[in-house]
Amino acid sequence: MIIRSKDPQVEEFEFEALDGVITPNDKFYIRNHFPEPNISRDSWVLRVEGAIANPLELNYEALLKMPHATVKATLECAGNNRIFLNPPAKGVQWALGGASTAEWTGVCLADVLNQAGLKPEAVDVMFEGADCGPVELEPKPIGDIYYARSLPVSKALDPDVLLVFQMNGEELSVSHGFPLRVIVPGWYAMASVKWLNRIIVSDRPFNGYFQTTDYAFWEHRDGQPVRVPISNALVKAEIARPQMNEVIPQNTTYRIFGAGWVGEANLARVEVSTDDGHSWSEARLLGEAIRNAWRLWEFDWQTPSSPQTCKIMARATDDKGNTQAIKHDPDRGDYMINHCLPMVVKIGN
Ligand SMILES: Nc1nc2c(c(=O)[nH]1)N[C@H]1C(S)=C(S)[C@@H](COP(=O)(O)O)O[C@H]1N2
Ligand SMILES: [Mo]
Repeated sequence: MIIRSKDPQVEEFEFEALDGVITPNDKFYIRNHFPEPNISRDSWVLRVEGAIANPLELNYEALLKMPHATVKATLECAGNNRIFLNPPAKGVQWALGGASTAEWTGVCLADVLNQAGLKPEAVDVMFEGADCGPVELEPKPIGDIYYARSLPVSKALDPDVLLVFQMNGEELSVSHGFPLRVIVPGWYAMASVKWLNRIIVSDRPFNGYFQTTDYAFWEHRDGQPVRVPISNALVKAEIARPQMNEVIPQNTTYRIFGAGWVGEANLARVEVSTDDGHSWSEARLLGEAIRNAWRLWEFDWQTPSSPQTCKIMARATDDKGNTQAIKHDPDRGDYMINHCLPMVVKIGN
């Protein structure tokens, strides 16, 4: 793991080591905002409150007894690839590994919400973690706040949205949200609230710190910039090999290899350029397509016959026609970074 911060704990997956769809639990990236809460399974309860007919208090055993569901999903931090921004941005300096993929097991959030009985006025479902602390970005509230994020009811009822207690077949670890976390496939991972304590159903959108000041961006509507919470993950391909500044023999076949993904759509293709974006060739998508999980790809590159520097890029396109741009969109601030990342390599002996 690449340590990006010790307090709070932030660790990056070594993306260069990618060798399968599933990221092993001990290599899966970690992004905490506050110190990790240490929760005792026996005294913990999940409270469901607000615009519902039956307020619930579910303990760990009660959740385990509900029907289980399993999904494979990629989590990507909305700040992944920030180290590539120019001029440099503040915040966690993620390179390629602010993203990982696991198989998640838990109960459908929709089952819990149906048990609670949504009232007709319910439009938003807020998730509160057990972790708290002071926040940094202005404007900021006074004192400590709990990590919290919400989903519109339509997304909350998506059968793929789970309350998860297992990751890759093992009990969820403390770092990944023990005893229970939300997994929101297709959305950037700030929505997948860890150490879940409370669910509050509301008759209006939640405008908390982590979806207005932080983890939000400017969208232009009717010529007006409007602050919008970050949601679905934009289409992206990343190159695991070659690595930055790798030396590659001339006149050989080199396997360029990586992963591509997109939230709430399907990956249509990945293309590779080895000449700084002048020409593009289609890469081979490997294995089967799994909705909301990354897909591995490869491209056999016939390397040049003379020593030189080459700029390699990958570019993914989804089935809605969205493709990666060459430059970062400044309206997105330091988030949702999905422009093509140049990998510079040296051709020589
Ligand atoms: N309670 C809580 N949930 C949280 C966070 C947090 O700090 N506290 N960080 C969020 C962010 S920004 C990300 S990218 C993911 C990271 O999940 P992971 O640490 O399991 O990789 O958790 C999300 N859920
Ligand atoms: Mo994140």
